Order: sequence, then C-alpha cells, then structure tokens
Amino acid sequence: MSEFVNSKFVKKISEITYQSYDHGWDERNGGNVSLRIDEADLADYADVKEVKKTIDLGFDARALAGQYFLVTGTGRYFRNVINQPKLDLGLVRITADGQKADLMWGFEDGGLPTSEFPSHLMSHIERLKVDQNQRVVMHCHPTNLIALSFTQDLDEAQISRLLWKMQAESLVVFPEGIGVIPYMTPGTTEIGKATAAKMQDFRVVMWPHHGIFGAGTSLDETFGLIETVEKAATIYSQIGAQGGQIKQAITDDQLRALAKAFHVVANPDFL
Ligand code: 2HA
Ligand code: ZN
Repeated sequence: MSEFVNSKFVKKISEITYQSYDHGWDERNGGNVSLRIDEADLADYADVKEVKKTIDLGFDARALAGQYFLVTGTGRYFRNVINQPKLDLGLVRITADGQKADLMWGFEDGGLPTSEFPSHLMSHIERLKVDQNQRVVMHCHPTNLIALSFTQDLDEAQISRLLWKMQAESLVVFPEGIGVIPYMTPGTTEIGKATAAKMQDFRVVMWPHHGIFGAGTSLDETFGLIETVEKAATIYSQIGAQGGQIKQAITDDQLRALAKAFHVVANPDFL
C-alpha cells in the first residue's frame, strides 16, 4: 500500500497548479481545479478509505453520487500546492444523496473545497453527458483572454472566430469555439449554472473580466486547451502592441481547409 500523496494524481495536479501560477494566471488564491478519479484507481492507497469529515455542497450533485474528486482548497495559492499538497488539496467523495461531500484525504489544516466547487461539479455533470471520459475542470485567470473581454463584444461567434484566426492551432484544438457568459458574481450557483449550460456545447467558457473555465479528459489536455486559447489571445495583444494594423490574416476558406486537413468539425454557427 502506498500513500496517496505520492500518487500520480497528486503529483500531476501539483505540477499543473504550479505551471498555471508560473504562467501568471493564478495571482494570490486565483484559480481552482478538480480531477475526477475512479474508485478502482484508489484501491492501492490505504489512507483514503475513511471519511474524515462531511462537507455541505449547497446544491444537488446526485448525478455524481459516489464519485471521487481531487480538488484545490478555497483561499489556497496555486503556487503553494506543490510544497503542501496535504493542506491545499482534498480528495472528496460525493454522498449518495448528492447534498454533501465526504472528505477522504487532505485539507489537513481544516481546508474546504474551492468556492467554485459547485460550478466545477455542475460543469462535470454536463460534460459527462457528452463525454464519458470527462475528468477535469480547471479555472484560472489568463491575462490576455481577460483583456479581450474589455475590447470585444461579448459574442461567442466573434470571439471564437478571432481566436481561431490568431494561429493555425486554435481551430484544431477548440473547433467548437469558446462559450461566453455575461459578467456574473464568482462563487455563486448562478454562475455555476450559466457555465454548465455552456459546457453542453463547449469545453472552454470565458468569464468576462475574470477568467476561463476549461474541461477535459486529463489535466494535460485541459491545461493545453487553456494554454492554446490564451496563446491566441496573447497574439492578439501583441498585434496591438505592434501597432494593431493587420496586413494579412487567415481567411474563412483557410479555416475550412484546416478543419478538413485535421479532421475536425468547425462549429457551423461560427464558420
Ligand atoms: O479560487 O479564482 O473565482 C479563486 C477564484 C475564484
Ligand atoms: Zn477566479
């Protein structure tokens, strides 16, 4: 039997949180991540078998009853997780009635899941309906994408097309585009519901003047998705820094050719 702190799950989530911080996307306690883990993959760890305490969720997560999530703590700093995973991370199991979460490991100094945990769980529920391999929800504050929410109309088609045209990679990585919700108060059930509704059609959702929600089948994939969106937004910022005048750009026909070459289907509402 091994200790859960030495598992690939804790190792990977610690790396990703540090890298996200290092990219400048998680000032102070900004950002949160949750990873769904199969019970079978926890069999080897003796220290995750007992319920340490039970936490109220504040909404109905019955669709996830019995599921385990490794999640960052509320108020915790992404840059610290790598050095104190037992304090800043918690492994929770959703109770049978879906109203609570049993803490099985972590949060050793009394921590609780991220304030955005309801938003994460609601997003997991919606993504699992479209993709049974759905495992990760990640939220962070990528600077250039946030900046776009001031200079662009909050229009999904316009913002998706702008991001697609900033680099050839964008359409291949997020052919469905990016979902956009209105500005809303973070940590509320309302923003969770609005985000989860977008997650029916998108794996990335912009939170104007705040950040991004990303979903995926692994930590690498989800982080890569957010990186690609932010890279496109960064190129847009750099175009502005170089004077803003665009002499040539990727055309709609070139986007169609890209989709064909990489066997992806571009969102037909946007292209
Ligand atoms: O976890 O980023 O949106 C802190 C936040 C809240
Ligand atoms: Zn945030």
